Amino acid sequence: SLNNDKIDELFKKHPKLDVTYTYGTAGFRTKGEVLDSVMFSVGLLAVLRSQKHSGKVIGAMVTASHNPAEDNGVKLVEPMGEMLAQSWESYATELANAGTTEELLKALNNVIAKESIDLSQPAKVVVGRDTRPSGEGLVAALSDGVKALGGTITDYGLMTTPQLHYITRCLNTQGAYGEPTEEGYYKKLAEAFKRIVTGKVKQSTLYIDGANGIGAPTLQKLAKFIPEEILSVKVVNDDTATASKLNLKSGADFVKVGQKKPDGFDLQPGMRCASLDGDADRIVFWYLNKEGTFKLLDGDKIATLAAGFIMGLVKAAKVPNIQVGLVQTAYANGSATAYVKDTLQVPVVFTATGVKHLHHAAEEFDVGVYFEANGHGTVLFSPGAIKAFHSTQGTTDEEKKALETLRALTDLINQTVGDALSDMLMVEAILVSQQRSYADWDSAYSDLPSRLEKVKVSNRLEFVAIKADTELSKPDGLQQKINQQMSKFKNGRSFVRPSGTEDVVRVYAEADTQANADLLAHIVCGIIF
Ligand code: NG1
Ligand code: ZN
Repeated sequence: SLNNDKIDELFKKHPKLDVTYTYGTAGFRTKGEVLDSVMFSVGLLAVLRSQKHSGKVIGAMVTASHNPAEDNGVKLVEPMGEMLAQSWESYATELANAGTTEELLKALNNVIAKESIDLSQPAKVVVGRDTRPSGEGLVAALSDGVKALGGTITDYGLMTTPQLHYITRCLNTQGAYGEPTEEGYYKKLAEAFKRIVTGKVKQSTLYIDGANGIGAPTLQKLAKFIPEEILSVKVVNDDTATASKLNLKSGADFVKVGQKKPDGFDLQPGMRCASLDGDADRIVFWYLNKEGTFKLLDGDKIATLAAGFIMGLVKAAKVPNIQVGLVQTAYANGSATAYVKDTLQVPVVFTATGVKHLHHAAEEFDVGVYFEANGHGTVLFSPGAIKAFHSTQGTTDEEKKALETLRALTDLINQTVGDALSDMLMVEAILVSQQRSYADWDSAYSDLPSRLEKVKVSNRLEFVAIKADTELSKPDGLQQKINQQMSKFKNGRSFVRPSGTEDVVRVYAEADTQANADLLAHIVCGIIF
């Protein structure tokens, strides 16, 4: 049974503040200074989750991703590296909102009873954090939570979110996925990349905006495992010592939302650039075209590039019965969706926003490509597909080469979660293989002009999104008003949903011209405010 005295003693070190917390799309996320008690409660829950999985290792990542330096957050990771099962999110919320030891014990006993937890099982937790100043103290609080329930915790210190997911999966699969170390991660990615590009013509330097976050030093370490003759990378915005610079006028979100270059770049035509976010699970690519216009290659462009390349390989390798599919959200550009359906002729499925939804939908395909427009995504290979790539021999040289590339891709692409560094190498491997420039890649289709805005409302929970976030069922009558406005614009599309990570409502609009997309977004913001 629970050691009530120990729980009480440690909980008193992490008193709950007068704040209501919610485990949302991206776990808990808010100002770092109000998260101490939350971290303690997450430590408790991680132990129960590990016991539920008969002692398998559970991951905990302390990060607030692309949000400002003073924010922080935490997400739990399942043994195979996925996000916490949705059915446990409400337990996380209940534990985090317990104000007294009595309430906390009640919430704990509720989980134990409902999930029939065997408290005699061992419990193991691993934790990592990004570069935020509040991270170290928050890991200590989480650690106290783990200890309060008698679990063991290993602190991996600073790392990217996808590295923590990778390590969690490695620890639970006895080496089948890779070595459970930072070095093991670099080696796995570097080896797979080399298998695809060796002997092919190298491209020009990649300039990577590290958002002054953990992705910058991590990429510098990864680059040491890849010879300069096959890849040259230069990391810009790598000042992790100045906390306030994290994601400031830099990073994937800044570039995607603002559709402009980050600070720190003297951007010239011909330069190939990309931006990571603060925990390196997102990436977007960008460049100046011949006319000197800033051009963004976002998650939709990455997904279409990957899907097209993999379909070509599957065909060339003559592996039968491999269904490639794509998963998008409402934020996918209308042109991207049309290109996928009409030109690539790949089936596309839509899910609600949030990677966990996309991830599960992608698992339904043999090869499931999923990316949010903001650059968060990956490609999942089903166990059957991986087996087929290994058991098929191939007769011609072309078939053998295609098979070897497919096998290497299954190692190169992070199978647990979207990973900016893995995605960067995947894109580079494809561009090298196809000898394509950014402009060639970009020419597949032209994005419809779009605008993403956020609006502060008094209570964002009054907004209820349905149909994969494309419509609102509440407040009453609002959707009709949005529809009326949309219909006035050529190629007009707009939708509204409450954010899961910030206290705002997001408004997205698309139309034939940038001025019209801006205007439609502006009008819809006016309707909901
Ligand atoms: P919210 O704040 O719920 O819109 C944002 C992103 C999501 C997802 C999460 C998790 C947009 C419009 N929204 O969620 O796609 O990536 O963060 O980080 O990009
Ligand atoms: Zn992130």
